[in-house]
Amino acid sequence: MMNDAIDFIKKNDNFLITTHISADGDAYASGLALVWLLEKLKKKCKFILADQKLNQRYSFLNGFEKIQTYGNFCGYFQNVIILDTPTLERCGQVASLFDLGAKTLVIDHHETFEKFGFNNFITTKTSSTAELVSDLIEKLGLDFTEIAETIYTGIVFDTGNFRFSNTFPSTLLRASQMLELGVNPEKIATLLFYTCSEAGIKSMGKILASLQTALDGKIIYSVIDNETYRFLPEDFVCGSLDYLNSIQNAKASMLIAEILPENFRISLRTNTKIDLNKIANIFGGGGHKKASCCTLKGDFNSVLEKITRQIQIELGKNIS
Ligand SMILES: [Mn+2]
Repeated sequence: MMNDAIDFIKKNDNFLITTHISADGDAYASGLALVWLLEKLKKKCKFILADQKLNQRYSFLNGFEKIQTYGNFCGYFQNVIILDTPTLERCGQVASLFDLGAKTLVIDHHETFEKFGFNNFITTKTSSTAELVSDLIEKLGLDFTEIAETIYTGIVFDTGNFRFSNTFPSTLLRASQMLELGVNPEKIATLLFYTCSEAGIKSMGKILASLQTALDGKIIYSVIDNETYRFLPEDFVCGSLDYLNSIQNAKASMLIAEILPENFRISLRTNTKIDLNKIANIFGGGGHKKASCCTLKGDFNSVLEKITRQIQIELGKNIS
């Protein structure tokens, strides 16, 4: 697994690095850590995102200015490294830059994955893809100092500041090692979780003030319009859902945003054992067991009924 990944990197050159659409903190961090690693090995690479706009929240990361967006690039790549992405579909339009017969290496830590790569370096007992890239860096014997903050950022983002169940003993050891190299934990936590525009905070207020319940209070959800959703950073989606989940007896929370008429983006979170990734998969979405998202078309009531029904089925299997 890890040795195959290292072989693939050593034997090839001119890599395309990409990640999932709506790139999150781990996607940015793992991608930039890999760019750094490849450049240390004197390899050429391009890190291209499917997203039209880069998330400036991550502009403090080492090498951020090297990231390109799909619209600015044409050409094809023989060697592709896909990070943090459980299905090829989640690469979005960047997949059209893969050459026919391109060799792909997938590096991921998601619970369910298709093993769609030519090579796969996947382990689900890891906090983040950034941590997996750090394992490669260690194996190659490189000095972490320049990239410590980036690795730490990926780990902190994906573990929700070391709160989630993907915080393993090995995660804290790696984080500790990064702190030893001078990373400032307060700076990273503030940038990732406690920095927002005024509009973002107001959006969160709207979400909390308009919460509703379904299935006798087992599901807490809030519906927002596209304008509100647009101003809400991804981390604040998580933050709002955490508040909704903290209501007594809540088993799952949802944020439903009408991104286009009759087109709803649903973000799901739970603190219980139900598998939200499975639910998102049913509707063509994905994520993790405890956090996932999907998009459903139709009128609001039918969308709510469909998603609620699937959560009810999952709840029936997991009395917790
Ligand atoms: Mn991740």
